[in-house]
Amino acid sequence: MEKTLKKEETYYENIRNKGYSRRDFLRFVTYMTAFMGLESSMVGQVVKAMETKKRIPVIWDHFQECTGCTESFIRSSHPLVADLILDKISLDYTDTLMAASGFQAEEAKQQSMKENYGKYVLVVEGAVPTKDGGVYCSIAGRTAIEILKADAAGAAAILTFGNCSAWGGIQAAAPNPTRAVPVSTLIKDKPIIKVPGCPPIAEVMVGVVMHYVTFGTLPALDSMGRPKQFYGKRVHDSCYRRAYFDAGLFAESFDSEEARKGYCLYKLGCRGPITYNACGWMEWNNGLSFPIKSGNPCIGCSDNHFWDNDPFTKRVENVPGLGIESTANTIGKIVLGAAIGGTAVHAFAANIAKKKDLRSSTRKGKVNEKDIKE
Ligand code: FSX
Ligand code: SF4
Ligand code: F3S
Repeated sequence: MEKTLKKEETYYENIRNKGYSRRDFLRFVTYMTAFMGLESSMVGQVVKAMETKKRIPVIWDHFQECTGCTESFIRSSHPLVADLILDKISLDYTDTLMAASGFQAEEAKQQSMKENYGKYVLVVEGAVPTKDGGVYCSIAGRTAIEILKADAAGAAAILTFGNCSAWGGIQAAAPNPTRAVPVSTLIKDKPIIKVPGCPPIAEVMVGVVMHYVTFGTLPALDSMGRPKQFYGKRVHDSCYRRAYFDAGLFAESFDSEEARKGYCLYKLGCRGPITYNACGWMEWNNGLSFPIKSGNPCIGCSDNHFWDNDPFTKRVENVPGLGIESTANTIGKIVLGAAIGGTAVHAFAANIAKKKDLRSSTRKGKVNEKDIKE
């Protein structure tokens, strides 16, 4: 791998030396400050940290996985994001991206870990198979179990990128033939940050690294070890189709008129109401889109054991604490009953009734989508 960052350089110096202007740098920091879930008043603090902090070396291991997490990462649409990690955050070792291979690559890794013992960040992509001594994933003659334990020993913190290293992923799906486990099953004495998703959003991965670089501490984590700023809300909480959900307007089948209108995908198996991820408000590719926006229900790819949800289009019933979801089938009847009974109809219910009327009119070709949204 090309070495582009001298160890004495700060992040800012390196960014400038790469030809970016100060304006580029400030724009980037502003952008990342928002993605770290910080107040805009913290921009100055992030700028200062980037100007003064020395690089933190990163060792990036790959075990049982599809490399989708790296793919997501390097395709981040912000020009500085992947560059920041690949050059500035100083990736010292990654099986997938480094130019070196074989003994040369292994030697570079060992040297970096020795020089930075106790300081480097270990990123892990992929689950670790434990059956038969771990023989089902071996690199350079060593099992993933051996490599993980050795690399974790000198790490300041471990970031588990992707569903596989965070929860076990598809390898751990039933019947889990290699007895694959997440990193947290094997490593107990290091701080582990789970960044799940299959794959995670690029800016989320960078945001977590940025937080560590900027403040030298781990971001606030929830009870499952995920950064709260990115996994604190359900996809459902920020989904742009939420108004349709609240109005009781659901697509009943794919390729239906309702699906084309952008109605809520809950009845088609959407797991947004029980999935914690930032997709609804950050979206992917610099805010371009996310699964629900392209017409597919959320399949819960940041959830533990989501691969065992078969089929993905099966509707999630009776979500704990969410009474309305379990009544999605009957909500129309409730509204109708209230109107007939002459009771005071809540504005919310009136809105549902109005939209239901519009929906049926639409089916008859009388109303266009513009009217539905009003
Ligand atoms: Fe897993 Fe990542 Fe899914 Fe793939 O490495 S999270 S299978 S997108 O690539 O680990
Ligand atoms: Fe969006 Fe799915 Fe919630 Fe509907 S159920 S509002 S599509 S997250
Ligand atoms: Fe995954 Fe659902 Fe987001 S499938 S990418 S968590 S919308």
